[in-house]
Amino acid sequence: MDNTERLLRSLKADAMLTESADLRMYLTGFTSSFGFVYTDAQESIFFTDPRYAEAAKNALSGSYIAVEVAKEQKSVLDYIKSKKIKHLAVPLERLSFPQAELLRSMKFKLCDSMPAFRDAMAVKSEEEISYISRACQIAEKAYLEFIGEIKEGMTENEAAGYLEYLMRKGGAEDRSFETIVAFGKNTSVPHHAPDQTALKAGMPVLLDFGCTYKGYCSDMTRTFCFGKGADSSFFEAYEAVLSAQQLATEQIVSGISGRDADAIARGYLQKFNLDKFFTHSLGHGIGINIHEYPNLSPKSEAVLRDRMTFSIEPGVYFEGKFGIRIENTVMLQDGKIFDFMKTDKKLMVL
Ligand SMILES: [Mn+2]
Repeated sequence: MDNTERLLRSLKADAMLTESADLRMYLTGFTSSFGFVYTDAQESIFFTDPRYAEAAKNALSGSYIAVEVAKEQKSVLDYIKSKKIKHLAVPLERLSFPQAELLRSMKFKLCDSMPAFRDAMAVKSEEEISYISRACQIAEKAYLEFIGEIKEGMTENEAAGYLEYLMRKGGAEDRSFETIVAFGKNTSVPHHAPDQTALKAGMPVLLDFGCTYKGYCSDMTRTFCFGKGADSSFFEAYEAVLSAQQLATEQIVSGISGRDADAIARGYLQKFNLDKFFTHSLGHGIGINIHEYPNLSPKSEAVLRDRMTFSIEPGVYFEGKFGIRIENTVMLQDGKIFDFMKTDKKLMVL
């Protein structure tokens, strides 16, 4: 059964209409900037514009999904109108007010497809896992090449561009989010935007980056020292974050909640009075989107299951001083964590 049929069957609706790029990609396996996927009990149609029609027809030939050309939303809605549908499933949180109003004015009873998408997309197929695994390998290889090339005087922005270049050179389609490169004190800002800060000896370096392969993301963070200069508080904090990351990797098992997963790392850091400096959640689901279900956070009631892929990324941040984060992309397999990433996590002094 293909994804459109599976999704529709899990919904109490006569038909399903999907526009958002990531959900459309999940349904069709085809990346595009415009399109609608319509599914009812008899058929699935991918409506796209003439720019994508040929590529879409090739990509979806032999699949359950037919391809039709539609230059605008109106022709898609006219088609659906002709189908005598009552209950139409749409991802409600992705609809603008005017879109929702328009559909209601057409007398459809709307129901929400988003929870079904969220649950289906969280558990990955073998194919999706192979793409995420490849995206992880490309990111790791780029990182290893990068640390061989890093030089005094290089700016954060230059470093970010170079790391992204190495990922593309290694086979990535794109970066999976805006690459974070932070030098020195900038490492204390968890999502620092790379600027013109130049690298000097003695600075800590934090790199948070990832790439996409066949539309699927990887996510990785490493913190290291560029030359000697860090004091004992840095080394102690690093050891604590590393142990928290390793402990979470060992102890997260299928069936626990995102909250309990988060508590493994947070509880460990608490022993060193470092939990108050761990200012974000332990991790997030990774797939077509860089941040998706499930969340590993103090409030998350998501239940972690086999074939879910997510990050494990504890970090501590000391304002005006330094920050440390260590992150791998992992999945649950046969009840335990399988780590996609093999790159050493021990503190490096380059
Ligand atoms: Mn992350």
